[in-house]
Amino acid sequence: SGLLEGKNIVVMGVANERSIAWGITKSLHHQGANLIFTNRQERSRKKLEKLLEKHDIPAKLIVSLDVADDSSIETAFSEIKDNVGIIHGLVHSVAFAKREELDGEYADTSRDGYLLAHEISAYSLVAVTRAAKELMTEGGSIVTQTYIGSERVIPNYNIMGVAKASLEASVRYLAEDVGKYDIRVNAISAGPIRTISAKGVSGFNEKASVVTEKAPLRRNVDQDQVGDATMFFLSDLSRGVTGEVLHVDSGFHIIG
Ligand code: 0WD
Repeated sequence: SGLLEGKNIVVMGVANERSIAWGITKSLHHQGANLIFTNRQERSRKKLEKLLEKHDIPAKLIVSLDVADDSSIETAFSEIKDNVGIIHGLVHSVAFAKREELDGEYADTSRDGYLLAHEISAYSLVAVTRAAKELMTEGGSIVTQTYIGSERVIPNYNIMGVAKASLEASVRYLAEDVGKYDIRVNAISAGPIRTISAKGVSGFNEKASVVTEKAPLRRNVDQDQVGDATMFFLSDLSRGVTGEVLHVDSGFHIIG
């Protein structure tokens, strides 16, 4: 039987079949998890429902959740509490920055754009961790998605790199806060994967080709590989690990 049998896991951020969160969904389903989904837009909900039907994956619940709005977070988690009760896992796979901030010089980042990227991509993890921990009364695991642009300068990633650095620091502080409730918080740092969000950053092709050239494994990663690594963090196999950032990037990060 599966590693996640009987576990209720909330997945945030399936926009379409290419989303990293969709790769994660397949891995979690494969291990027997009961899945709850959150979407920001009605449009993504429709797409998600079709996708679940096509792949014969049942959803325990689908709720609307905009991480920019505290009352939306509160409503979503109270709906989850009423319908599902206890949860054991949360997948945070959301980020946003304005298109015009993901090109050219970081020094040109606007005040607005800086704040928005941090709000949606980093503060959102703090807000949903606070809400989710109330439902994790049997312990739990929270996993977010980050990128190496937090550690190094990646052309055009700009404000998103700075927001990801904040996200990774949040993983550590949150891990300390909720560790006493037997809740773990970790991040996956994935290599570049072609998704709608990835298309928003200029120069995706260059980023992907540098991986095939330089990474020890000489190939790019896909949503399924990130899905399996995320599943590991949600399962008891990783019960001794918290506050960690795990690179799923064909080893690219070790190369100078
Ligand atoms: O190369 C890549 N694609 C990488 C992505 C490499 C390493 C990390 N990541 C990260 C991203 O930065 C992000 O944190 O993985 C995460 C998921 O990104 P993705 O799978 O590349 O992107 P996409 O398929 O566009 O999904 C992004 C989700 C969408 O989901 P919904 O369900 O809302 O359609 O983020 C959502 C976006 O709509 N999102 C929001 N969700 C809730 N509230 C919000 C918001 N305010 N804004 C964006």
